[in-house]
Amino acid sequence: KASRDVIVIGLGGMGSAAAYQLAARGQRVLGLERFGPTHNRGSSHGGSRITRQSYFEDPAYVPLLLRSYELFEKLERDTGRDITTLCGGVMLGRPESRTVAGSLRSARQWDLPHEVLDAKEVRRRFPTLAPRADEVALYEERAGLVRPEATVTAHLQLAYQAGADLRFEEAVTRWEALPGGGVRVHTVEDVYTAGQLVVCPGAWAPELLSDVGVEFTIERQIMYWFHPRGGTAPFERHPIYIWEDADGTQIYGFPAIEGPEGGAKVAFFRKGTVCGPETIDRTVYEEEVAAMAGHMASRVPDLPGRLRKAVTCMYTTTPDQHFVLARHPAHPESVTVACGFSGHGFKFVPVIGEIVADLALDGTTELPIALFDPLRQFATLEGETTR
Ligand code: PYC
Repeated sequence: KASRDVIVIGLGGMGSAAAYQLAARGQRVLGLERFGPTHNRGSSHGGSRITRQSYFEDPAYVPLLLRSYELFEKLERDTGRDITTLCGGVMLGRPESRTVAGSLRSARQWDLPHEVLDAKEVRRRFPTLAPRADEVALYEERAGLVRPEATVTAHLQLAYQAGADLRFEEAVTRWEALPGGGVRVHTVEDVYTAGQLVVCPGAWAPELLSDVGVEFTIERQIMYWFHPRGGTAPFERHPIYIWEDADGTQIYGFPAIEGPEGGAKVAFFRKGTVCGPETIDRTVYEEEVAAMAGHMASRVPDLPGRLRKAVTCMYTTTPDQHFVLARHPAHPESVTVACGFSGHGFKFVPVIGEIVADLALDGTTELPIALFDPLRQFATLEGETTR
């Protein structure tokens, strides 16, 4: 059987971008995905994901974001698909909150356009939002949303057009690096070999990357769409927002991008429950809806009118909530890993594809990825997951 240059495991957000980048660089790519092309059983669904540049998590992400914005624009041009809407973004909380102070730090360090608004000004500019008097916001005009399913479809389309062999409904059971070089991948159907392996496993990281040396936690998260009281109109031309409470709880929300029928999406950023990718409970319970609606009632008072739908998804979280993106420490000659995106990865999808292709083909990348080294000392962020 013909050997491939590169096998990509997982064709969700990251894997589809990697398959495209590798195929576009002339590689014979085999992509393997356990489900169909775009699905709702992983972490790349739900119609919208936040994008932003004044990154509260760490200024080290900013160069990657700047490149990701360029690549999202190119993806739209190359495929004619509607992927990005830069509707602006409001990062709210007390001045010292991670959300506000961290965003400001990145904005200042990278000289990114932004405004700092007091509570009165937030209410004036965005009447749907009701901050407390001691809260402020960083407003970023170039924040907004990206559409995950459209992104994955666009990358799969380009990968296919560039010659990639994409196989769906074919789960990988295990893989091995071969002593003489190259890799072997076992699926439920067959066994394949290649010179290089790229592993983008999403929530299957604990199973497929047990030897990468990182403790992943898979979290069940819920996305809610509410029909606002009084109709969707005020929510249709609306910024995205991330809002941090005094106790560190963060919620995030989107404009009503599907018009009057669709509702506006909102969710807790973290506060997930630990789950497994095969055993996750996809039922959303009344008390969970009530908790979300109750949390919004004082902050975005018109939003929690009537629930339209609620859908689960998964985060694959590392102890410090930073990504894992590197050559595999145990197999540096032949395996590249991209995982542990900790609930904030989707906005990086195109640049992760580019970096993974750099790593797989050149062993290095010009983009700064030291923060994502699997061999780093992991500092733990406490208290964000309910076990
Ligand atoms: O990456 O901005 C983000 C985000 C917000 C909520 C989940 N992810």
